[in-house]
Order: sequence, then structure tokens, then C-alpha cells
Amino acid sequence: MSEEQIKELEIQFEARIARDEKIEPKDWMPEKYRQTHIRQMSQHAHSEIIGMLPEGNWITRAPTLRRKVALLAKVQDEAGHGLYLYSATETLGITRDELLEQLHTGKAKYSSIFNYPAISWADMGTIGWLVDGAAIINQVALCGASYGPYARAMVRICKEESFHQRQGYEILVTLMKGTQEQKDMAQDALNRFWWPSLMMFGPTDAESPHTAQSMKWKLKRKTNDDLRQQFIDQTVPQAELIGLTIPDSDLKWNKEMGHYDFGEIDWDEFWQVVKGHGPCNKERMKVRIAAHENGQWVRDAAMAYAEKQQIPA
Ligand code: FAQ
Repeated sequence: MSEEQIKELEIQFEARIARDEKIEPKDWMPEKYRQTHIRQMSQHAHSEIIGMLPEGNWITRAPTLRRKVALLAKVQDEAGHGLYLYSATETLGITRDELLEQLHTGKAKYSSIFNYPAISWADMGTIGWLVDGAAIINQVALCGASYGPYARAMVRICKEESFHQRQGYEILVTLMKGTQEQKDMAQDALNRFWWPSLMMFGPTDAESPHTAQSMKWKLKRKTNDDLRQQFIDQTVPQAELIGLTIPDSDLKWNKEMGHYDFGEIDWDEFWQVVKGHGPCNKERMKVRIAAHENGQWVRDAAMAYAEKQQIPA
């Protein structure tokens, strides 16, 4: 294709984005658009799969049968989200094997939040409330993303995340009605997860290398800082309602701005975790790689069955 033809295709592509049309897998797209989507969508898929690990550890320790059933369903949902997202990413011309290879070799990132340990039952409440709560705020915006398969996957994922958020909050409501020890456990979980939850939204807009272009392509519909602010404004009243204290002495309602002002995020900690030096990075990758290796026989059996039935892989 000549340079002029590519220029013309780019102009038509930008016009489609401007008209809010969805871009579909077989449509022409700039190579950078394709690569940026592979990067973000696969990192999102990896986050869902790695995100199963901290909560998966608590399934056998859930305090009641009802709690166990809800937690089991939630962890299974996260596996499903990973699968939709891997499938959606594959429509961009990359294989599942390549995507998993990127995860297992550390080339691809996953959300920083899953590198923190879940050490008490209250953490199950806090992860549902804060981590799924942050995920929903981010993902509701992504339902309007320009790439069709990503936007459509987000609609279903958001519905399930909202059940997760409520089951988490309900755990904390119960603990906050309990003994002093249970209340302390809930507060301790909030103290540990508050700041890492704010980091989930990524670096500040000024420090984010990808936001400007992703906003232009309508991959991102809101910036990291806007989403973070929305999360804080929504979450602080929920904490107050049940008697939890947000661990931020600078947190203050700003009447003029109609938002909460908040304290400085520890960006050094964020980048340390992103670069692989968080409290659980090594453990998470070890467990993930072992699960992949131990599942080889399942993949082999599925492929053998497909071959026998002449089902295309
Ligand atoms: N952790 O320029 P930006 C969930 C990286 S799903 C690690 O701002 P971008 C459900 C970023 O990749 C949670 N790395 O980048 C659940 C980039 O590195 P690269 C996941 C981070 O892409 C709940 C560099 O920093 N959600 O929780 C993080 O425009 C409970 C520069 O950053 C999604 O993935 C981070 N927090 O914006 C599951 C949503 N932040 O790629 C189980 C979709 C940034 O150049 C249990 N993703 N980085 O090497 C997004 O919305 C975006 O990708 C952002 C980052 C906002 C995460």
C-alpha cells in the first residue's frame, strides 16, 4: 500500500472515531491503535486472572457456607472476565499463547493491586468494596471504548463487578456491626488497601505516557486522575456510613470544587510494585506459572478431542 493510501485510510479511520462508530476486528486500523489495544486489553485480562489469587486463597477459610458460595462465584467470575478479555484481544491478531508468554516472562504488566497480600477475612470485604469498586469506575467508562469487542466485553463485566462490590461491602457492614475485634480487623484492612486502590488508576495524567493518545482514540473515555477523583468522591461517604475512617489526614471536602481533596500518593511505592518489587509479585507469578504448567494435560486433552471431532482450534 502506498503512503498516500495509508494517509487516506487514516483520515477515514479518524472520522469514524469522531462519529463514535465502533471499530470491529476486520476493519482497517492504524498499527499503533492495534498495538495499544493489545497492550491495555491483555494487561486487563492478566489482571483478572492474577486477581483470582488473593481471594482464591480464602475460599477454604470463608466463615460460613453463604460466604463461601459468594466468594467462589466471585472468583469464578474473574476467570470468566479474563477469558472474555483474552478472546477479545485475540481478535487483534495475537494468540493466547503469545499473550500468556508475555505475562509469564514479565513483559506484560498486570494491576499493581494484586501484589499486596490478603491476610484477614476483612480483606475479602475490602477487596470487593474497593478493588472491584475501582474496577467498576474504570470499566463503566470503558463500555464506551471505540474498539467493539472490548466495549461489549465491558458491559457484561461491569454487571458482574457490581455484584462483587456489593458482596464486599456487605462483609464489611457485618464486621462493623460486630465485636471490637471485628471492627478493628475491618479498619486494618482499609488502612492497608486504601492507598494501593488509588494507585490502580495509574500515574497522574501529567506522568501518564499513554493517556493523551488513548483519549484521542476513545480507548480511554476518562483520564486516570478524573477516575481516581470519582472513586474517592463515591467511596468516602460509604466508609463514613459504616464507621470506617479513611487513612488520609489530608482528606477534606472541598465545597467550592464539589470534590474531596486528598493527600499525596506514594508514587515510589507504585513504581516499585509495577516493576516487580511489591510484597507478593514473585509469589503471584510462581503460582500462575505453576497453574499454567499443571494445566498442560487439560489443554492437550482438549486439543486431542477437537482434532478427533475435526473442530478448528
Ligand atoms: N498497575 O500511561 P498509563 C480488576 C502501567 S481489573 C500496573 O496511565 P494506560 C477486577 C501501564 O500499563 C484491574 N501497571 O497507561 C478484579 C503503563 O505501562 P506499559 C485492571 C500500571 O494503559 C477485581 C504505565 O504504567 N483494570 O481489578 C498501573 O493508559 C478483584 C503507564 O501508565 C484494567 O486493566 C497499575 N495500576 O492506563 C479482578 C482496566 N497503572 O503498558 C479480581 C483497563 C498504570 O506502558 C479481583 N486498563 N500502569 O508498560 C486501563 O484502564 C489502563 O490500562 C490503566 C493504565 C488506567 C490501568
